[in-house]
Amino acid sequence: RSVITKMAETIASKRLSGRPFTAVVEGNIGSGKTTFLKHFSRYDNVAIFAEPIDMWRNCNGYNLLEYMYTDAKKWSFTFQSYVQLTMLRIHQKKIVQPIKLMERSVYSARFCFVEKMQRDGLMLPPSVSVIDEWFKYITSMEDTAVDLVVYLRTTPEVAYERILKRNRSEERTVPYDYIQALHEIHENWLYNKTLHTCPAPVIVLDADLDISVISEEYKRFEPHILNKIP
Ligand code: DGT
Repeated sequence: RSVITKMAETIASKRLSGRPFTAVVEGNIGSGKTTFLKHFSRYDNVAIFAEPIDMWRNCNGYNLLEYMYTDAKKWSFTFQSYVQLTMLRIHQKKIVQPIKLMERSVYSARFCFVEKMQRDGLMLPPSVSVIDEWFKYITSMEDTAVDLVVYLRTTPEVAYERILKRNRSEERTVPYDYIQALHEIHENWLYNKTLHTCPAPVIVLDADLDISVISEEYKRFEPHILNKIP
């Protein structure tokens, strides 16, 4: 059976349980997830959730994102614990629209970012196992079920260019090597499918395209998201 048929069945069964069709947008830092979400804000039947980065920058006054970048060994666990909590809250948000579109998910937090910290020895095995115990519990809930993954596929060079251009203060110390490694992790997770598991079928967009032409690419993929609900 085709991926589309399988998707239709999943959607039908999930609709019965009252859950919205849920698509998560994934891709490297700088791949254009925010722009992709903005494109869909014109549709009334889609509820859009940007990443809660402002919460990570201000957890009761603490900028955990900044701490993580300045002393990863000390703060990775703290940061990822909070990322996991804030992402869970978005997965659990009740909406009236039939379609939910999220920037990232609990899955990329674990499979890309914790993965990288673990490989670099920035998060030690006991901390990873605590994250994993929570992760298993969280992902056993119906709330975190996903119907579609939208992979904004870039080359690491383009992603890095965009990061430099936007100049987010916390990211000033991010080296190219980090973006290259995160790229490989995303590729192996969502494209080669050799790392961890995909939470849903994956569609792949060419996100290297320039902003001036990318809306054509978005339009091409709109039906995957919009035509799922009658
Ligand atoms: P975009 O619109 O594709 O350029 O997306 P960004 O770069 O605004 O969003 P994202 O999620 O790729 O990166 C957010 C920042 O948080 C980035 O500096 C990486 C950092 N980060 C570290 N750990 C995590 C994690 O577990 N999840 C996410 N999303 N970001 C993390």
